Amino acid sequence: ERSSNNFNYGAYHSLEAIYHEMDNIASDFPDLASRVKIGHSFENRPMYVLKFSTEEGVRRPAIWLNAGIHSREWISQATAIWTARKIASDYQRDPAITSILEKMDIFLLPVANPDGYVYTQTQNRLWRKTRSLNPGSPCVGADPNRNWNASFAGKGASDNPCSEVYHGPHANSEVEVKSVVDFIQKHGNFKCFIDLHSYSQLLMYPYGYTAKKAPDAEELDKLARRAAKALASVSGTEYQVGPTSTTVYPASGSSIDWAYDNGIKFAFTFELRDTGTYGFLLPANQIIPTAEETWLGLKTIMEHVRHN
Ligand code: ING
Ligand code: ZN
Repeated sequence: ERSSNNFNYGAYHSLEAIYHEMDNIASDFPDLASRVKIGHSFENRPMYVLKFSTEEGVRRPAIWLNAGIHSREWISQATAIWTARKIASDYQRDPAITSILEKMDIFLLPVANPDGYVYTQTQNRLWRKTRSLNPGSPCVGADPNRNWNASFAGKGASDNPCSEVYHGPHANSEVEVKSVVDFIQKHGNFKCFIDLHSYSQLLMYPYGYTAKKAPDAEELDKLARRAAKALASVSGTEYQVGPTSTTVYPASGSSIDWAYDNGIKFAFTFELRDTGTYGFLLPANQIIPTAEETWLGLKTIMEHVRHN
């Protein structure tokens, strides 16, 4: 294709380059993909999603793929943009993604925290939070995965603006979070929400804010185990599976807990490669292998959602 030639999927890219590639995917597949602005960041950068839809004008059941909510987790944004190209080029070639897209729409947000991403590329590679200003504090930003309206300001979040897990002044205070919440609520027909993070090789489902079992824990656990197995079949990468609170740590105000408590049953977080050898600084030569294996995990989940 015209533009796939000059975007190297095996490298990390600037925000601008990722946004440009989203545009290219939309123009390479005009009957399938479009780039939609869902809002803007604190520093006024646009927030773009790629919408994959085979039928216009109807609000089909939909899947939300979220990436880059934590800016330093670069494998997340890189896997997301690879996945966007994969969805588009495999439609009408791979029966699985084809049948998913015959019934559902997919919305993919590759950079959920654009200000943070630019900051990791220019100032501090290990920045995690947003870049919003905290009145009365010299510290910047809130944790956008503690800012959702799901047991907000509960366990595993901090009320100190200098903390890496600062929850922000109120739920949805971060405009990047609010933009996603508003879009999903206005749409009203999302069935699945998947958030890509790194690192640790985990596949988790609600809850993070409590150690109590989610009502659908058994189904989600079974599905996650199948997804992890499919993922491992590519090159042997092993994932641990379980609810957030007991698999990593208690965490309130997270995206998937908000999704789940708002009727989006299939809510998952992937913690992508690796298990700590490189951590957030995963070498670029692992982008494509990570994206390839993750794709099988994602497809397993999306196919199940289609049937349910
Ligand atoms: N880990 C996640 C975090 O936000 C997580 C773990 C997942 C918490 C899902 C809550 C819900 O802390 C990373 N690496 O960011
Ligand atoms: Zn994260």
